[in-house]
Amino acid sequence: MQLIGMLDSPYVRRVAISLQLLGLRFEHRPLSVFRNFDQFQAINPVVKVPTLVCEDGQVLVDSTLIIDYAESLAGRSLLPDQPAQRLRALRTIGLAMAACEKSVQLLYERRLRPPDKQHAPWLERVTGQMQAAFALLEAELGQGAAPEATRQDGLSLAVAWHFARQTAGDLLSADTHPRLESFSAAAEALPAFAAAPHGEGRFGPA
Ligand SMILES: N[C@@H](CCC(=O)N[C@@H](CS)C(=O)NCC(=O)O)C(=O)O
Repeated sequence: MQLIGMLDSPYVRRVAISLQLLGLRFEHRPLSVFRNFDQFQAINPVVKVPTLVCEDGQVLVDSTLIIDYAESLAGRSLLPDQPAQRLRALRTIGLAMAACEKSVQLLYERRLRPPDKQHAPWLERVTGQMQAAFALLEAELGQGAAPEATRQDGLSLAVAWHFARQTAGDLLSADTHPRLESFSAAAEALPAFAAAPHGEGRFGPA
């Protein structure tokens, strides 16, 4: 199976980390949805990352759906079974995915649009939504036991924070998010994270 997309996408990264934690082998092709548009389009006409090309050639998109399929292949889940714990994990993942979405929207608005075409009210709205999601995640880390970074909730929030700090660090202070900062630092030191570092490189053991 092939995972297509660059590890500068938090969605590609959470899939790469999840596949490793599930013990699944995959080939990584770090194609850019921008620089390699035509090559990407030949694989997936919708040009979205992450794209998973399955063993039989079927193409699957969306990180959550890819992880769902991967878990069915592995015969185990990175989520807890018990309803109360699962609800907490799902809430965390929902916030982490919203934080990723807002961070990506912000990145596209600031990097893809010419400065004179940027819409200040939209930037302000998206910035506030991203900051709200991370404020809730910071508070969540202060309640009860912290999630494990090798479970889906922990890895998703670690990836989300690391991505946003790389791309919108001017809008998110590490000082006001100490729990996220130290959780993320510890997660980045784990082998599954180190083998799939944020950036343009190819997945591989660190
Ligand atoms: N909900 C999707 C979001 C994926 C997503 O937004 N990917 C971005 C890159 S981070 C993308 O494909 N951008 C290119 C585009 O939308 O044209 C997921 O979880 O996979």
